[in-house]
Amino acid sequence: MAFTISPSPRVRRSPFFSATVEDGVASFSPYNHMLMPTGYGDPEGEYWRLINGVSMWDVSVERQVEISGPDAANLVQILVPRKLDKLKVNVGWYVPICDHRGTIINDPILLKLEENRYWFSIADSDMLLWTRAIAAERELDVDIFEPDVSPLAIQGPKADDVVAALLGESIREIKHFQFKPMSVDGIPLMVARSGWSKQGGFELYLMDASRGYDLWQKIKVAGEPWGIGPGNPNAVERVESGLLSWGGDTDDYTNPFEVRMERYVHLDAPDDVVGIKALREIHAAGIKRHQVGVFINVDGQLEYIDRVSELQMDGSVVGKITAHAWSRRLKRNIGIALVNIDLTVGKTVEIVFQDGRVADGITTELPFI
Ligand code: THG
Repeated sequence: MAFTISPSPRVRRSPFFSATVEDGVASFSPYNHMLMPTGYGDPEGEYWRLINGVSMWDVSVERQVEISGPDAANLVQILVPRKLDKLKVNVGWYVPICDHRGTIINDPILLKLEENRYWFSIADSDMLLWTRAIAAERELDVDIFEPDVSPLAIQGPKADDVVAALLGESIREIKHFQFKPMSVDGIPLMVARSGWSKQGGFELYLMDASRGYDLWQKIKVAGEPWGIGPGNPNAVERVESGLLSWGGDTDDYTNPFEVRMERYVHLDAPDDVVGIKALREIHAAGIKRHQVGVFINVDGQLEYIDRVSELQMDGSVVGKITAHAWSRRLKRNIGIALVNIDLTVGKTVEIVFQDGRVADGITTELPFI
């Protein structure tokens, strides 16, 4: 396959776009009506750089939905089935957003900027439309818009050293999911300890798109002593770590309990929270599916998945594998699966791949590492 992406104003460019092209970006995936770099041509090197060193990612596709105004705190709680009374200013929380059926429609990080000012740092679905619709139906006094904010992630065990070299030693005091405003050479940033990997690191939320190229270059220079290089949210590492990919691991019927998000759902959240009644009912009735890992016994190294594979037992379908990868650390093929609740760990299953190949596998606990 060789093709190009037709340009269109609908497909928005990241402020880091030209920098990533200069650095040899090899592939993109659409996300939130933008293009997210998904590789620089060296999957092996990019993986080990994240595990052992430090990697920089253009994740500006993680768009922000800003909610401000007198009813902002009220609206944000209505949108999230996790009680937010303990969320402090300058802290972010991982939260599910559910529809009225209790189906998970996004899994953002919610950043509290002020008592009545928030960002939802969203996964790949149209939360601007959703939040505006809910706000209008509830007749709330809020302002909802997409601010000029574009995250860049610096991930890996050397990330602290790089960010300290760039922004000063004080960043070492920032705790997990805390954030604070900082700047480098007049480039305004919100600096958070977060990121879609289990290797640790920061996300720099760039607050002036015109400075994207500059910021990218400054990080490259600061990170040179630690061998920084470009990367992206790493599919292999996230399968090993069991991080959720909304829209990949979830379908149009997935509730948060099915995908190991029960600790982010509070059934005693207020009654006016969207989906809370459905979530209480789902919980009371007991969930029908859950997420498990699968060791896949197949020769060779599996590519990352592009379509789901079916899981069978005794000829009947018992679930699906929603992501799989060759684990470079475990030296095994592994997958994340959504399966019937009675399919527990340690069971032998048959995997029918999308291309018709068949292999056997054994279910196991998540995360793998
Ligand atoms: N960073 C930012 N925005 C984002 C993402 C991100 N928006 C979209 C997407 N990623 C949201 N999804 C996730 C999924 C998991 C985590 C963060 C965002 C995550 N989970 C940890 C876990 O599950 O172990 C920790 C959760 C916790 O400690 O509460 O970090 O990556 N800006």
